[in-house]
Amino acid sequence: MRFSTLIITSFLFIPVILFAQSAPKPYGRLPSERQLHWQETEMYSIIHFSMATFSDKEWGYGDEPLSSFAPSHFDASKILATVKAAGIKGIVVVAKHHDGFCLWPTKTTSHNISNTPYKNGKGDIVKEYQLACKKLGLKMGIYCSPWDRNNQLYGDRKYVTEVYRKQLTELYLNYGDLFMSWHDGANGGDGFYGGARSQRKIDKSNYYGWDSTFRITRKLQSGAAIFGDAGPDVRWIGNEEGVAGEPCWETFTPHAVEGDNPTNGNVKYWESVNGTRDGKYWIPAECDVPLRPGWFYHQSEDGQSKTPYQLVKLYYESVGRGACLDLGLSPDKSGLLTMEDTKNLKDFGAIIRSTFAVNLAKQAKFTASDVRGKNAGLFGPQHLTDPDRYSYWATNDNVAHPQLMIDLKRPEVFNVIRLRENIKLGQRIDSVRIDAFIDNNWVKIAGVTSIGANRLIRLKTNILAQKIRLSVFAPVCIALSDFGLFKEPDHLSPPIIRKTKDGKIEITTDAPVRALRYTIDGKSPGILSKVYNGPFSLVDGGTVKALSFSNSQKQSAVAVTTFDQDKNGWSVSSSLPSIPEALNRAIDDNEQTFWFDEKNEQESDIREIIVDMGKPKLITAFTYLPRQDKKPEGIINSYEFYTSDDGKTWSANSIGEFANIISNPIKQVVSLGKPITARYFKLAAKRIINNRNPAIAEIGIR
Ligand code: FUL
Repeated sequence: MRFSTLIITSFLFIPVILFAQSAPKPYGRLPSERQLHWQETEMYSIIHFSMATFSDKEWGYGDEPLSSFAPSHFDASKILATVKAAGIKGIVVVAKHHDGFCLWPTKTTSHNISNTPYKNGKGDIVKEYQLACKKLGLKMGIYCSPWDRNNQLYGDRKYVTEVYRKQLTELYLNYGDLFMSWHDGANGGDGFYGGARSQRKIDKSNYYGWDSTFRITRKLQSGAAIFGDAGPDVRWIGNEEGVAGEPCWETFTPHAVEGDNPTNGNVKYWESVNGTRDGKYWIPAECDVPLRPGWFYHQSEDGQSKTPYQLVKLYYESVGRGACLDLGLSPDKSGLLTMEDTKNLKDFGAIIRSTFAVNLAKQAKFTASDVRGKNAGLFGPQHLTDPDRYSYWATNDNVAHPQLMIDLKRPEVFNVIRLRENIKLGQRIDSVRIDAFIDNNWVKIAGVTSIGANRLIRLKTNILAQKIRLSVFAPVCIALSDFGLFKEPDHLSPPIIRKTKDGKIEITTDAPVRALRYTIDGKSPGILSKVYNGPFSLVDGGTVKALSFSNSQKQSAVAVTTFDQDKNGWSVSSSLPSIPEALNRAIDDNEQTFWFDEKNEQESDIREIIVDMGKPKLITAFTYLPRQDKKPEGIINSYEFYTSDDGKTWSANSIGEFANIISNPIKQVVSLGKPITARYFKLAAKRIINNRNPAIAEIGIR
């Protein structure tokens, strides 16, 4: 009896064990091979160097003379050597931009490089990039604008079949294997159009016939990931700032703006920044952003190239959120990157290389709360630190909230945590929480939602700990492929002090540091000043001074920022008819919104804004921030400032002008000379640009 029970029981267990030892069932949508290849690229650079470089425009009109394309020193190898030094693994060549000029000797239009002075018409810049990529081991992709402001056929069906698709075909057939085909969603507008100089609109959903166009890509370049607003392989993140959302899911359900067929140029792109948890398709995001303010080179933007630490921040906000970073580069008229761009790129590469050189968790002892089928060889946590992106730690089917203890064997200092899922099995994890054992307590050091292909958590301060605890939350069993702890080199730039959306004071740095200390009493901060632990209130305003300390107690320069008094409980009215919500924008503590009543223009001389602060306050100065959207209309350039106890009887405290406010629309701070206590204040606009209604982003007092 006993014997037979044993046999039956073991028999019942066999399939369970076998099942548990097989890989977890894939979850949701999965990436294709070409998407995996693209994802592993992590960073690439779209290069804008074309006719618009010479016409100094962002979008050429299409009538630029071919003779103007004459770079003296174009050198693809030199440009790409810098790209490589930055740690960037591929490029996307803008072979044709909206102005229609083709950088290769195409048969589809005479508006191409063979009719320019470059190499006496024998040049082919796309080929030069291809050869340099080969030499340096970089991947290459292409961008060929569908909108063509030069071509007379644009708007006609023939343009798509006889010009655009043929251009793509030439590029697909003659320049080797591409890792990407980048498709802009531009949908027409005004242009030269062979001399017509007209306005041409096209039907967003149907004109380009994207499905048929992409079939050509698939046929001729099956390994190329297709980028478009809605994918199909890679989606646009929805901004040109290079920043993915928190969270940022690899899956996405695109919705159309017009009709119900979401396509390139017709997608609610703002939904892309976060993607869709359990979305309909696997379409990870690309974050594109130019190194300089514009996509093309403009001399006027010299000095504005992003600094190495601005690039580092963007890296964490894109690659670190499971997306790829597409950093736009723009060689100048000579055909080379400027010295400033080159230096910033190289220094950026050096910071990233040094940060990720050593995984401090490599030798750690991992203890997992669960290992799939108890099969540590196949599914144990040791796979988390091997170099294989797809080997992984997995749990049993019923374990969706496992924990992992990490013992580093000795205390280590780190400030970056890396997590990756084996995305071949889908995006399984919802969120993670990480605790460190500090001073005999488990302290939460990070918590994030969405992991996917890559998640980098850049901590605000350095952590010194030996034991770390990772808690994972998923709807199904997990397949985590990477856990890393890294130390970004100390970098002591002065702190950044600003107000959060809920009115608190926040102090951050552009790189993790050991500690931030600050004062609010006007004294210089030092080693004994208060340690910054999180946002705090500063109801009466005042000056915050802060500095950061490195591990070896080195100090940064001191940052100083002065804040206006809190605006809680304030109400606002005006002598002009105005919608209350619109008027409120002048005191909402949001510098980007502003009150400007375009419709209610008044001839009247009295253009006042009155604030009731709810109770009497001591006023030493008043502040005026003009609109921050770079437009001048409504900016006040001469004023009168009044205060009152009852809102009826007013005394004038200051009369004057805001000098140079148009060229430099920064916050104006006007000291009253002698402090005044009052409940009401009023700003009367005496002179306004273009004699319009006043435009006020913020008014405040100190
Ligand atoms: C945009 C274009 O309009 C810009 O000029 C630039 O090429 C950027 C990468 O894509 O849609």
